[in-house]
Amino acid sequence: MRNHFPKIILWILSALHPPTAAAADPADWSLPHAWTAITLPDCPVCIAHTSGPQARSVVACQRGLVYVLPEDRQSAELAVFLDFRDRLKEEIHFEAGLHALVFHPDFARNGRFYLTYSQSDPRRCVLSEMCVAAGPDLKASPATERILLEVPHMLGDHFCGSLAFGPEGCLYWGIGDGGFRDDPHHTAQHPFLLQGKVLRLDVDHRTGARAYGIPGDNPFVSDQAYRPEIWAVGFRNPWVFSFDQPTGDLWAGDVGQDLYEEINVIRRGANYGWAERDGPSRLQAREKTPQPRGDFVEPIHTYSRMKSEGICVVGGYVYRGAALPSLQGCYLFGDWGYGKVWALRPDAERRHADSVELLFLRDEAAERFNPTAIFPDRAGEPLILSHTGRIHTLVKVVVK
Ligand SMILES: [Ca+2]
Repeated sequence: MRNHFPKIILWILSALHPPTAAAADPADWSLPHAWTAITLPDCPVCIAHTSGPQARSVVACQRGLVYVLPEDRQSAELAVFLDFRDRLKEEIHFEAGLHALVFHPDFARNGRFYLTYSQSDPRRCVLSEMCVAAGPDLKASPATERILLEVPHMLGDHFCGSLAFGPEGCLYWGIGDGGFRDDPHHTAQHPFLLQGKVLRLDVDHRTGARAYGIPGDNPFVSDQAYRPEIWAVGFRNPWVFSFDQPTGDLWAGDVGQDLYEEINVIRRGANYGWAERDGPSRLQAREKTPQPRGDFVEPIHTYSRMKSEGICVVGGYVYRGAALPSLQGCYLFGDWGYGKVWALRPDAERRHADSVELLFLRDEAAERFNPTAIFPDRAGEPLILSHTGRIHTLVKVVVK
């Protein structure tokens, strides 16, 4: 999530399609605690839900504890779903640790879930499968862990930030570029490296000696220059995935470096530009070399780090709930550093933002708030995780 060595840039490049500045008043919205009595002991990074009549929700924390959230939102009772702290005890750097967890779409039958985390010595990103233990309580069985894929990681940031199952049942995994500034190892554009990519895997089958399957309709399966796992190319640090069920779109935040934070709708086989492009502009460090030929997909939205709009995007989801009708169809996302939450209304093609409304801006005199991710609850209403260990929701305080 973090960005190293921010520096002053003397010019500001404007986005190709600047959204209209919505006449919003953040005072209309508030972020009360969703669970009034719960403060997690560690930074929450992910919410995941089981399916079926016994559906429950879990919250994953960065240093390795995953809890079952109580159905009663006044309750302080946190049951441990997974204690992975021992495995993560070396993962002490700011961005290291557990990054995402997701339940298999057929979890009610197979009891499987997937998690991604960093490991040291050698430094790497891990994707693994685990099952729940038998019994009435929702509890993981760490002994069942099956590692699907390990990807070497060069430096100490921009790890493996995102997991989501698509509507067709494939697992999508977003991996950062390997860390530091300007993608020094040129991973994100390299067709045979998995860093800086979105991967798409079939976790229900095996292809060759792999611990997973390669979906036959992945975009590069017949191009030997590419790893066949790759779904999309050119990311710096994709943080928080979500599929919007009505459209089938995969949305993600991509954390920026000096100029821009990005929101992207991730399409099959597309190239999102890093580290040739930084948002809608040429990456400053590559300005003296010609930009390679190719079609780079512009972000659906950027915001400027230079205008103090934010410093670290956190992805969210397209709101499809019932309690906040004015946000229907809007993508909710935030900024970790500035404590902001926005609602982006996309155009019909989901190529540009028709409007971006600032819903919430942290009051520096009030409670500390650094959003780390925004997920829907099982009814589609927002759960906004904060580095403080609190889980917020979003309510409109002025009805117009
Ligand atoms: Ca980009």
